[in-house]
Amino acid sequence: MLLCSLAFTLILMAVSGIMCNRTEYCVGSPGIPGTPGSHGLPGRDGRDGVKGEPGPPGPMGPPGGMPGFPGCNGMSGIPGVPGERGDKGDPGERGPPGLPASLDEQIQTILHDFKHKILQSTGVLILQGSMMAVGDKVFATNGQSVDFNAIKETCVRAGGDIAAPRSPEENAAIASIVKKHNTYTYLGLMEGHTIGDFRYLDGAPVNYTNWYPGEPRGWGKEKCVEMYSDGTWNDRNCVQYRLAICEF
Ligand SMILES: [Ca+2]
Repeated sequence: MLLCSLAFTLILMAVSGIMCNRTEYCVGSPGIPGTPGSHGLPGRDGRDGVKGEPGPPGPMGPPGGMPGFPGCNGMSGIPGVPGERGDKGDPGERGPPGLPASLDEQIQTILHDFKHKILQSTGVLILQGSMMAVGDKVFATNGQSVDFNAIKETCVRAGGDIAAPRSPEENAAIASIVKKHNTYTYLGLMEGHTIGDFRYLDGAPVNYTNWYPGEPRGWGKEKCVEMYSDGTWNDRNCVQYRLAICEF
């Protein structure tokens, strides 16, 4: 009953705006602070935070991995334009003097081999009748019959000249070829500007003749000379077909 009247009084005072000084009822000495409480247990883990931004790229790592197989060769390119010719170089130094050929065993061996092979070849050709050797001169035919100018050309192409006998031995060799082929041949002779003046094709006068009895009697109209099967000569025009015999 007493508490109710006190509360009622306080309420009335508050409503009427009259504040009384409560110290006159609550003054006392402050108490001794209590001892601090012990630490509580650790709290639970918080929730995951928001995903952060991607970081910057890391540094390049060391080279690794096996190298691949080499590729195939490409196609050849088009040849380039030839370059300009260079200047001629200086001559080289003169080499040391060599042995005289007569003392060089290697050269002597080669020469001996050449000589042997040439003798073999000429021996076969002479045996077959394809070649007539007189001294340093050799006579041969290709068996063809053509006119005087064609014989000359044939012999020059072969590296020789149309056969021109300068001795009885050479005349006999040519005659043996004529006889074998049973065909007359032209000789390497021609009549000059003077009638009856027959010369070698280089212009030199003949130093040997073997005219058939009564020849020459062409009187300037038979400029060439043919050989009969017996080896005698006759002046004749140059357009007959005669055996081509060359000398080398
Ligand atoms: Ca004649």
